[in-house]
Amino acid sequence: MYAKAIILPFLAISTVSAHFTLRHPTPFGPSAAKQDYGPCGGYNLDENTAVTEFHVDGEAIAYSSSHPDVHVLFRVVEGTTANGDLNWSQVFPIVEQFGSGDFCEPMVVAPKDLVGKKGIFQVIQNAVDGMLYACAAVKFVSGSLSTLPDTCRNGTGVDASFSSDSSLEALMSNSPPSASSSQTTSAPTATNTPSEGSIKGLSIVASVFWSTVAVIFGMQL
Ligand SMILES: [Cu+2]
Repeated sequence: MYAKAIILPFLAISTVSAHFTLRHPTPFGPSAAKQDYGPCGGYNLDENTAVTEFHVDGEAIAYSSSHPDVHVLFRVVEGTTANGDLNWSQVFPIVEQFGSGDFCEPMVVAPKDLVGKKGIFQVIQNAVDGMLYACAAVKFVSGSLSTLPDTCRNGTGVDASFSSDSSLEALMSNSPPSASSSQTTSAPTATNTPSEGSIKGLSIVASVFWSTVAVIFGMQL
């Protein structure tokens, strides 16, 4: 007990400057120092911001997280600003990630009517130290990603399941429910999932199954 009480403050300090790092799509900027500043972790889009193609029928999203338990919202919006009351589209159910390290979801889909438009991809994590934000400038293109980026990998001991989070869901309450966070939402389709990434998709499905079983038996995960 005493050892735990002593160690925890040090852990809290060590993670302050490294909440999570968006790897793909390419983020506005590399630093997590202001990651608790919405909507984009202290960064704004400008003429030097890297733009990543976002395939609406299947795109990879990858980040590295220093936190062992976070809830994560992934969403996109048309345009070049993430400020204001915007028409965000959630592109994947809210995920609870267990274990710190690399996380990749290889098959995220976005609304097809965005093809040809500029937009912003935003990740919001609800972490032990609050809401954390990162954005990427994207151009929506048709089709699905043919080759996964090197950054698309899942760390040893990193697992995830579909989850719910009232704070993150509240952020979507003004937007159309294009992709609800319901557990009935199907996992990324396996038909054209790049093979390297399919394990994560399956593990998410498996986790949903087990969490459903747990609910049925009244257990707490
Ligand atoms: Cu943090």
